[in-house]
Amino acid sequence: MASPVVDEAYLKEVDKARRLLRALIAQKGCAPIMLRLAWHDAGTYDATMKTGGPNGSIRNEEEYTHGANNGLKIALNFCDEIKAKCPKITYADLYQLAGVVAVEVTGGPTVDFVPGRRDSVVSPKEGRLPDAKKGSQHLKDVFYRMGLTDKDIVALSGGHTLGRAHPERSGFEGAWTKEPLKFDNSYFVELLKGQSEGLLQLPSDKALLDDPNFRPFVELYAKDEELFFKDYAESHKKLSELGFRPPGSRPIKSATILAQSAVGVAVAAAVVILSYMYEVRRK
Ligand code: TBV
Repeated sequence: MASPVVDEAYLKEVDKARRLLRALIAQKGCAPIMLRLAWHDAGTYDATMKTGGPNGSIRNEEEYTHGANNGLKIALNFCDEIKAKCPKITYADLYQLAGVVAVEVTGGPTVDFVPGRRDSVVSPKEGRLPDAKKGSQHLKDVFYRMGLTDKDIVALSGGHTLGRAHPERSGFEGAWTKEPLKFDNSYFVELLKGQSEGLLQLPSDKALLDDPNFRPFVELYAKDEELFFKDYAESHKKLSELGFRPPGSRPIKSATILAQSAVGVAVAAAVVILSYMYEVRRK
C-alpha cells in the first residue's frame, strides 16, 4: 500500500489520536498491552529481506492468531475505537503511536514519533518474535535479524517494567515489578535481586544476567535510571521505525547537491565581480 500523505490534516489527526490514546489508556489501564502490541507489530522485521516491521500487518487475523500474539486482539480492538475517530491515520502509525503514548503516560521517557508508515496486507510467517523460553543466543538471532544491537536488546527488555504475564495467554504468570503500571528502571533492579520476591523472571529475562555482553547494561540501568530512559527512548524509536523511511526525508540526490553547489559558486563569483566593479567605479 502507498505511504500516507503526511500533510497538515494528517498531522492534526495524529495529534487527536495521541490525545484519544492518552484518555483511553488512562481509563482502561491498558498501557502494558498497548506497548506489547506496538512491539509485536514491529518485531517481525527482517533487515535482509526487508519484510515485516511496523506496518500494521498484525491486524490481519492470520497474524494476530500467531501464538506469540495471544491476547493482543484486546489491544487491536482498543485501537479500532481510535481509528474510527481518526480514519486518515494508518494502522501502522496508530499502533506505534499507542506504544509511544503507553510509555509516556506511565512515567517513561518521551519517545520521538515520526508519522508516515504504510500499512501492509501481507503478514510474515509465524516464528519471527522471540521465544521467552530460550536463551541469549536466540535473543541475539532475533534482534540482529532486525538490525538491532545487544544494547537495544537490554534497553527494550526494560519494557517489562510494565505489565504482567497471563497464564491463558503465554502460560506464564505474574508481573516483573511491584508497580506494573509505572515505567521506571525497577525491571533491572528486580532482575539483579533474583527471584526472591515472587516476581516473574522468564528464561529470556535471566539470559540478560548470564550473557557477558548483556549484563553490564543491566547493571548500568539498575544504577542509573536517567541513562536507561535515554537509551530506552533511542532503542524504542529504532524499533518503531524498522524499515521505515519518513516521507519527505528522501536523501537529496547527488545531482541536486551538484546543482545547488553550482548555483552557490555562481552567486559567490557574481558578488566578488560586482563588488570589484563597484570599487573600480568609485576610484
Ligand atoms: C508481555 C515475552 C513489552 N512478553 C510478555 C509476555 C511474554 C513476553 C507475557 C504475555 C502474557 O502472558 O500476557 C511471555 N519476554 C517475552 C519474550 C521475551 C521476553 C518472548 C524474549 C526475550 N517485550 C519485549 C519488548 C517490549 C516488551 C521489546 C516492549 C518494548 N511484553 C511487553 C509488555 C508486556 C509483555 C509491556 O520483548 C506486558 C503485557 C525485548 C501485558 O501486561 O499485557 C523483552 C523483549 O523477554 C523480548
